Amino acid sequence: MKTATTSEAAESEALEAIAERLCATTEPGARDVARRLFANGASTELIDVVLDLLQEEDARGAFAIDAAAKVLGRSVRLMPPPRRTLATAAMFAFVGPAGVGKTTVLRKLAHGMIEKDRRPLCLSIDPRAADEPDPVALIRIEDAENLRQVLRRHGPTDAVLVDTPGLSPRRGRDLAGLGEELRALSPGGRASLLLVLPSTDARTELRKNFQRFAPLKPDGVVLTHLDRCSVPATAVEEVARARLPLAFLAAGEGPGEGLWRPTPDRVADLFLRGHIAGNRASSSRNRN
Ligand SMILES: Nc1nc2c(ncn2[C@@H]2O[C@H](COP(=O)(O)OP(=O)(O)O)[C@@H](O)[C@H]2O)c(=O)[nH]1
Ligand SMILES: [Mg+2]
Repeated sequence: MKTATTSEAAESEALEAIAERLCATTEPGARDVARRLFANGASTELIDVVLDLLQEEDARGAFAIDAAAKVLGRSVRLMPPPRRTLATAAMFAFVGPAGVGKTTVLRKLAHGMIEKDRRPLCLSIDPRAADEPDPVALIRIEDAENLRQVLRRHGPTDAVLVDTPGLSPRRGRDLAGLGEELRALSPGGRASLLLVLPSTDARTELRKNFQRFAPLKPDGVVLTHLDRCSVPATAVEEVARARLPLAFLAAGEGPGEGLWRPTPDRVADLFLRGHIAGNRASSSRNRN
């Protein structure tokens, strides 16, 4: 098992580097920041960068965590809310491997919109969609003509949400095709393709999936399973590394719980607290 040994060696090397850096860091504020980042799954490289910055800014004691929160909160690009024009509703398509939470996050978004008296239209290009019992009705569509018919029948809508089947990331050519197909489906071609990945995945798995799904040219990333994740800094750091905007953060299985638009404060919370403030578990209400 060469890979396991290599990754174990890399891990113990990283741990040693952290221990060294912690020993060299005597300032209590900086130590606290480093300890938090480490506990929440940040890499040695990131911890190094943050500690250097704190030193440069001479941010000590209680100021260290504020300075760290400021820089970490801005370390990830955030996807701006879609602009809806009178003629075209915003369209989000949720793509990614099977079982990552695509359908769950679509339901959370639809539920949150309905609660605010907005009208989502929920569609699915998954051939098995009709078999799933579903409180938020997903209308199965097959092509652009089909979508046009559904849109005409449905009347005014504020956002079109499209569910897709779990994709094998090995089929690179199919992925590029699906990306184009989804964009072509959207009225005005303004679909946002959101790559959904679980925050609980290991760093190597996340990295692999960002690479594998690159042919889809995703517009943003949704991180799910935050209720199950004890080291969310890892996933947030990998989103930043992939240079993709963060679109949504999600936690919990229910449609009425745990969906956030990321803000710099929430991103900083994930790095420094390991959860979004006030929402340690999945008890949160949908707050946009
Ligand atoms: N704990 C937890 N479970 C989740 C979350 N998102 C999805 N699930 C569960 O994970 C499983 C797969 O989710 P689903 O939305 O069907 O994934 P999909 O195949 O990508 O559409 C289901 O049992 C969901 O209830 C989450 O954020 N937290
Ligand atoms: Mg699904």
